[in-house]
Amino acid sequence: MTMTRRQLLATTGALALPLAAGKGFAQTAEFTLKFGSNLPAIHPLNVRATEMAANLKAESKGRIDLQVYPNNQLGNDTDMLSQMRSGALDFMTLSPLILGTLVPAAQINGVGFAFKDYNQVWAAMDGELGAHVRKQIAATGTIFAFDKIWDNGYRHVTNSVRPIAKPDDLKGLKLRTPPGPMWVSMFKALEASPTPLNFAEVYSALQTKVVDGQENPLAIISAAKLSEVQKYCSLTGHMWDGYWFMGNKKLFERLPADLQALMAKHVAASAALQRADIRKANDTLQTDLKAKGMAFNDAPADAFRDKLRSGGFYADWHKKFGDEAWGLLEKYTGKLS
Ligand code: X2X
Repeated sequence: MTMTRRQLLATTGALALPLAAGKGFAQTAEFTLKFGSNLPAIHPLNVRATEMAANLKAESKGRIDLQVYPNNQLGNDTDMLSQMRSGALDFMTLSPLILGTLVPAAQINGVGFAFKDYNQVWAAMDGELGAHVRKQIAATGTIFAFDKIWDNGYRHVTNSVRPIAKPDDLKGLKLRTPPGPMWVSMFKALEASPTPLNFAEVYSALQTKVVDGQENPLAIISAAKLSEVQKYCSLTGHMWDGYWFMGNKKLFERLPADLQALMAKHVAASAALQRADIRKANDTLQTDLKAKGMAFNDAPADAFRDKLRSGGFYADWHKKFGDEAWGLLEKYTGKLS
């Protein structure tokens, strides 16, 4: 039994779902657009995306019908990214670290233990670092990201074997990570045994013990009911992760300028609301997850950061990203390598 949709909405502060988006507009939309997400429908990201779709329909007087497909309904992250690139999907939200398989520069916000707090996160992602990454995404020529990144949260390690309080506790742990190079690199450097899997496969991989654990923010651990298959939640906060709200360039440019501007306005406005929801959820869900039987422990970051530093992790990624991008990152985080 997990948090109900009503409880999660109450926890996250997300408004109740608006009335059916199509209410009051009889005619078929001029533009029917598809949005895909890998998260459960009750996660604040999809609650806000659904609310945004209703607002877009209302403000465009029915001209835009944004259809929201949560929970990997259109396929997993890898499938949806190729659909969006080919023009079979208008929009999706995607972690910058999975996007890293196509745009390596995008992974930079996921450097382990980089952002000390949300002040640093938003200064960077709404500032020069985010602008730098969006420029690299646009350079693909096929996809783009809207200005304001949505929030996933600080990621923590869960598993069914032991609490993770210090780096040695990760040794040999079979840890599912999303399919992104940064995750594999970091957990190898911490001597875990990372197994990249799309999120669609996580619950069953944990249930069948194909892997011992995974790592995600509390809002996802709750929405995906991972407390049913995981005992320990260790507050490593090893990475801040976000969701670029991305689109296919050609499809988006098909829209008249006024509707493009309307989309950009609403994606930014919904990002602000979703960020507040995630912050609230990730600050409050511990109590709920403990009530469901998860054992929580702290995991002070310094020992993990020191192990990464002494093992050359930061120096390696500095080289991969280059001086310009690394300089932009350290402008907000302070010296890492
Ligand atoms: O795949 C994950 O763990 C998730 C849901 O957090 C991402 O989208 C990166």
